[in-house]
Amino acid sequence: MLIKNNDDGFIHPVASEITPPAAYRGRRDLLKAMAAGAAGPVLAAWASREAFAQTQRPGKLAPLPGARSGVAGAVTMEKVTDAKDATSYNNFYEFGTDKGDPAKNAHTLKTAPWSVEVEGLVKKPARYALEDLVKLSAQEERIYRLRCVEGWSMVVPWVGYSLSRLIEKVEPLGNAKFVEFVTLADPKTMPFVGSRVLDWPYVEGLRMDEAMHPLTLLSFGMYGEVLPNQNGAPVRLVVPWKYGFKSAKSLVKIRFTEREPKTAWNKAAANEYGFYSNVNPNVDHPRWSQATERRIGEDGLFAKRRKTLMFNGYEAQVAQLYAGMDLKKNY
Ligand SMILES: Nc1nc2c(c(=O)[nH]1)N[C@H]1C(S)=C(S)[C@@H](COP(=O)(O)O)O[C@H]1N2
Ligand SMILES: [Mo]
Repeated sequence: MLIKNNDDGFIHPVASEITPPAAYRGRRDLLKAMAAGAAGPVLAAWASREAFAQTQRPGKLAPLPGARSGVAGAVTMEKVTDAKDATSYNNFYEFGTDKGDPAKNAHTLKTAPWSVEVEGLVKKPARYALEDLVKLSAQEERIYRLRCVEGWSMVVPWVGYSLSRLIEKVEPLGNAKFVEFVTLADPKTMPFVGSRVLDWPYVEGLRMDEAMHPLTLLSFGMYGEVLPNQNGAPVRLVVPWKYGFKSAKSLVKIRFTEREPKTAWNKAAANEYGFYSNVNPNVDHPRWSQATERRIGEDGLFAKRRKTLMFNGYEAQVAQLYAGMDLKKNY
């Protein structure tokens, strides 16, 4: 896809590059929905067609368009990774450890019915059916870089809303200092949950101020559609300034705690994966450098590695969260 950088800071596809069949399909969906008397949400989607067309939705899954986000840093001018690369080169160890395994195996994941339990130190604990969680706040499209600790990165138009919307709703108590994210561990549908690579379920965590940061996204979709299973359907986290493993997939529980949660990767190898795991080119992983990265989809013979940016390029937005902290110690 050709991308033209306009001086408004957002990216726009060159008009001639917008796939005509997708536009056609959008119109046909609208007409069908009007006939069925369900035009309201579709019209809202139609109104945000600019954001929708930004990335050309693959047309494989149910549409989930989002309005262009107003959150600072939520859009990058970099070229968006092709959907086929972002959905076929994955880490989702519940479905296998090879990058191609999740796309091959995750079709067994049953994403409906689905609910997310919010519990722990909150005034209003609740079990949210996915349908209610999706509607809790307006869906936004945010084009975030995600960088894996293994040295690859991608640029994806995620759809969702700031996790802070949900947190405000459930009213954390004064002693809630951290948020723990627990993901599905179902041996019947996830073939590798029996393996010993990790202690299942996959658990992640954030400090309360990190969880409340507007960039922290509760994501339900990508490329204008609901999340493919291999990318963490039906709901995941995207924390763009941290290494990819912090962005837990297929969430089933969000728990507010006083103590720092024990995360799956920290339990597996504490000297390699700390709680913070902020993207930092100056702090190497014990077994490899973190100074550069490779963009997936650009792995041709002559594709250059890119310099990794402090906080994955979100330094202006998040550096103040770590003022005075030794980031070598708190890796
Ligand atoms: N439940 C669960 N979430 C997970 C993982 C996992 O194995 N299980 N892998 C993490 C890692 S290491 C990365 S890099 C990202 C990858 O997200 P993507 O496949 O959408 O690119 O998901 C993260 N979330
Ligand atoms: Mo990762």
